[in-house]
Amino acid sequence: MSYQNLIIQNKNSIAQVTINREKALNALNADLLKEIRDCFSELSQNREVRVVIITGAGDKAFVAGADIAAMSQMNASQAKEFGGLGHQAMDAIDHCAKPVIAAVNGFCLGGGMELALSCDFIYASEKAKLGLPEVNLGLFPGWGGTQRLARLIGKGRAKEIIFSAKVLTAQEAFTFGIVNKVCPPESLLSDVKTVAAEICKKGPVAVSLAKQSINKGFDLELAEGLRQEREAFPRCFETEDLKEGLKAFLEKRPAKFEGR
Ligand code: DAK
Repeated sequence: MSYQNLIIQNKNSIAQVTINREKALNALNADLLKEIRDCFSELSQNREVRVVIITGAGDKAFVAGADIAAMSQMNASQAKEFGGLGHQAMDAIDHCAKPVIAAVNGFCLGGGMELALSCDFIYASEKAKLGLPEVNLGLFPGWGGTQRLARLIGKGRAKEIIFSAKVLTAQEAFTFGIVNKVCPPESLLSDVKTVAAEICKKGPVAVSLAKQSINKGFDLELAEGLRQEREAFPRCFETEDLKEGLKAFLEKRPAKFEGR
């Protein structure tokens, strides 16, 4: 599939998705949201890909939010459709069968932060600024921000960030537990690729099941979460990868996983 607003590069089982609307600081319009949704559905099925990285074009922004100029032209029904597209795009990332890492290289605001929060984890450049400033515009974060941020860092901290529209430095976001690692701008992508390459060496089915199990269980009572983990676990025993992993250990060599 070809995309107008995304650049996709596949190398060594890692797909890098670059949001490419640099002139508008990579702001999310309807076309871009559709492309993100379709691209992540495709990557989820793509057997050549084990890990996905998402970043923004240029050195200024990851994504500066929903496209404010486009929103200013919308009526209520268009806004509803736009809202639905945002959820479809974020869900396609959240439900992607492969781990998705956000490489946040600059402004990561509003819908941009909601997009980063739908990834499995975030590495950020020292120069990045992260926040949910929607209330400055008379909106509130409506693409999962109120839900995903509160689940990640707790209700009180999420409320402070959302109500005050406070924009965090990368270091503050790290302290809050939003960002896993703060990197020098020049090494952000290579740091993300290093962790992606580590993940690529692991059993792909096991990594994918672990992602699903964490995500499903997070919204459940502990007993329910443990039940779904118990149900998912035996699926590893249906894979060639498990046989290979155990055999490789006993033969004292690195495992060579095929993802089946
Ligand atoms: N949308 C459209 N264009 C944007 C943009 C945005 N979010 N952010 C920046 N741009 C454009 C600017 O208009 C400017 O375009 P030109 O004037 O050159 O044509 C260009 O990008 C460069 O931006 P600046 O000139 O402003 O650059 P500065 O370095 O001075 O400032 C900035 C950078 C990031 C601080 C500033 O651009 C800024 O404050 N941008 C807006 C950030 C923001 O408020 N983001 C949140 C947007 S609201 C929904 C669910 C969710 C949402 C919406 C609906 N539903 C369920 C329906 C989400 C809403 C949001 O994300």
